[in-house]
Amino acid sequence: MTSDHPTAATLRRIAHLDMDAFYASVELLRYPQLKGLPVVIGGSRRREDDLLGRLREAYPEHAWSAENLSEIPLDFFPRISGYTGRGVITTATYAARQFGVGSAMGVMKAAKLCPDAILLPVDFDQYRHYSRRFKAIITEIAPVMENRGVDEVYIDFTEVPGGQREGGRVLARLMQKAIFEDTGLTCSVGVAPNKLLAKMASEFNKPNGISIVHEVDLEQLIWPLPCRKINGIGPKAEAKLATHGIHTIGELAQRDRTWLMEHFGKSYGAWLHDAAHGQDDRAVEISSEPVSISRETTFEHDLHAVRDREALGAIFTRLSAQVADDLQRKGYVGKTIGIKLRYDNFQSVTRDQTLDHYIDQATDIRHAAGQCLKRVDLTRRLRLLGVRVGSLMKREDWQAQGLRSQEAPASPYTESLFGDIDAPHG
Ligand code: DCP
Ligand code: MG
Repeated sequence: MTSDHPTAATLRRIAHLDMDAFYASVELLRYPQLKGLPVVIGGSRRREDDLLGRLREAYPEHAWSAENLSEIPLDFFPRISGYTGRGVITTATYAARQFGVGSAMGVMKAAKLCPDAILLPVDFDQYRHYSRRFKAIITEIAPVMENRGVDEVYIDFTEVPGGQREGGRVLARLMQKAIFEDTGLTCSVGVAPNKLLAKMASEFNKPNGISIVHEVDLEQLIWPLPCRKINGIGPKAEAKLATHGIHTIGELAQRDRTWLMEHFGKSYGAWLHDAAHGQDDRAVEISSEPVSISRETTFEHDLHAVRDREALGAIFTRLSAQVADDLQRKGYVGKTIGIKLRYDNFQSVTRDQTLDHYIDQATDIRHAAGQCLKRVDLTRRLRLLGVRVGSLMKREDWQAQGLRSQEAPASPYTESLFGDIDAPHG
């Protein structure tokens, strides 16, 4: 008998849902004539005007608009072999993956592997639009959803009606269907006792698949996998594990917990051990998007900008580092940098400036906040100092947009109110 009502015996069921070939699949909605063909996304950004202009030139007899892109003849689409730039591929359709083409590969290399692949430029606005749409559908069905990026989420199935049926398969199927009906996009879902296993499971039956993992499946389904499949074991840890002859998760699980802690540090070593045994009790956190991230401190006794400049400078640097830490830990970058001061008479002032690029590094925050400081009265004694970063953007979105390349060059040395600590940072 199955029950839709949580009881004491309710099993924790966590889903990881990941869209299939996401950017490419969104492009195929616009160009359905490319379905089944090898298509890669990357190189440059989409410019609709260019596209329509070139279409009108090539086929003047046709009235081209954004509405009839599905009528573009296949011959018109650029092949990857004609591309000469140095860009990288963001993703590829499954048809292109058969040739070994995939995310993060240079376009030139992909061109060697699959010269006939069609190369389409990226259109982040469109991907974000569909990202919001599929997530909205999920939260209508299951309210506890955690955003993990543009195309993936964790969902707590535990107490959702139907979430326990067939280990979560029934609800996963319902979500796939609802998302497909609304967007035309497919996704893959893994349902498991926790996030760690769910994340691995969602890859098992890609694309458009569902995979159900229970605790008892650990040995058979998880242990044969390479360690790298654990989200949190990166290339460095993988290489180090390999030097100890540990290649699979099963091999990792055989190691003693204390041995792992000795060789990989107390907390990472313990985590490695838990992960290899499929243990993970992290909650699915409903992502409430922060507006800004800030740190402030009230001094033990009031400080003066000139007489206590060294102490203030050190505090200022520490606050900037803490904000940078918070940003990085929570996965954000920001471009509005602000300060807050409180004078000895409890009057507060704030100043901020918005940069033309996103940052998350302590030195950059320190530098921008330092410029704000020049715009306040520093002849009074201070009792509080704060640093804030706003206009936040998810780090993944920022990276996806390649905005990193627009980053300003290293901050030039500027005269600092708090002395030498503003010097270029090594
Ligand atoms: N992406 C990117 N650069 C990477 C990896 C991914 O720009 N190095 C982008 C393009 C992807 C999207 O993020 O479409 C989602 O990443 P996934 O790893 O989920 O890859 P896909 O959704 O494309 O394929 P899959 O079906 O394997 O999930
Ligand atoms: Mg995906």
